Amino acid sequence: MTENNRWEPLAPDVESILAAESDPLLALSEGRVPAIICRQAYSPVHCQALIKRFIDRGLMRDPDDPAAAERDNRTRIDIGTSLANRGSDKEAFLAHAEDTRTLYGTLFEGYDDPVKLLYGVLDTLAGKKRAMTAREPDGRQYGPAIFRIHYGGHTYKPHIDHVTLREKRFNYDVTRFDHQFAGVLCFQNAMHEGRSTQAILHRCMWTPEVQESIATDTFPDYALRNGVSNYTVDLEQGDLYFFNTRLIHEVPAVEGDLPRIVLATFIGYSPDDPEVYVWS
Ligand SMILES: O=C(O)CCC(=O)C(=O)O
Ligand SMILES: [Fe+2]
Repeated sequence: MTENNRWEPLAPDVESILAAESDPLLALSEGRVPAIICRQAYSPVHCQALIKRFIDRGLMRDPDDPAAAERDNRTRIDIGTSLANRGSDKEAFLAHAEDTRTLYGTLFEGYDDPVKLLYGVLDTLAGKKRAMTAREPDGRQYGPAIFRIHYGGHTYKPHIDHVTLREKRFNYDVTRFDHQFAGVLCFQNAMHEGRSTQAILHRCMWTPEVQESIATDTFPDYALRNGVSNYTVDLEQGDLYFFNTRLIHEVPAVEGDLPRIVLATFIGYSPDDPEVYVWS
């Protein structure tokens, strides 16, 4: 394998990442690396304590309570505001985002703020650019981040995330960015018989040509035919990673009773824009 064919993440901490690559977000935008991975960026002990708090406050279903699963069989529960799911009604989306900001204002009391941690790492990786919550020109902000809690069976099939290419939204300021990334903090792995559910990033940027295989659920065939390699992002509780959401990516089905919990964001980036916007 030649040097050119290597496709390895930048890791394992901000210092080594910046030593290896002076502009890691540019590398991500160009698809030169599959991901940027910061190991143990956040305390697993704080993850566990906050998950208990989410359950105690009724923000997520208790995986140990079978009656709860009978009342509510959603395989994904969100704590936060999703532009992809709520963006069709802009006023309602922005009002929901405001509620999330209020909730997050006290949700982490007594522990390190995981949202601040994520923004802080991104801001350092961004060099001279400033990372901030996405906002409209009138100052109204989007949701800062979102906890996605995935229960048994939940699957993300091969897909991309992109406000214009996929969601076809043009009435939000984040559409000004050339590139969209995700920043994802692993809050809890789904573990079952020694296996954990992990994201797979394919070395394939979305194009209209690839879309056919996405729409028909035949991306695995496309990947085989075209020799598309992939990288599995093996995470542990407290690990944080960033990737380009124009890469075809997927998360296989969650197995077992332990939900897969991530703190997730999307990120807008352009090489020539001094701001990096973060939303969910
Ligand atoms: O849960 C993950 O690790 C990634 C999920 C995903 O598809 C995304 O954040 O775009
Ligand atoms: Fe995604």
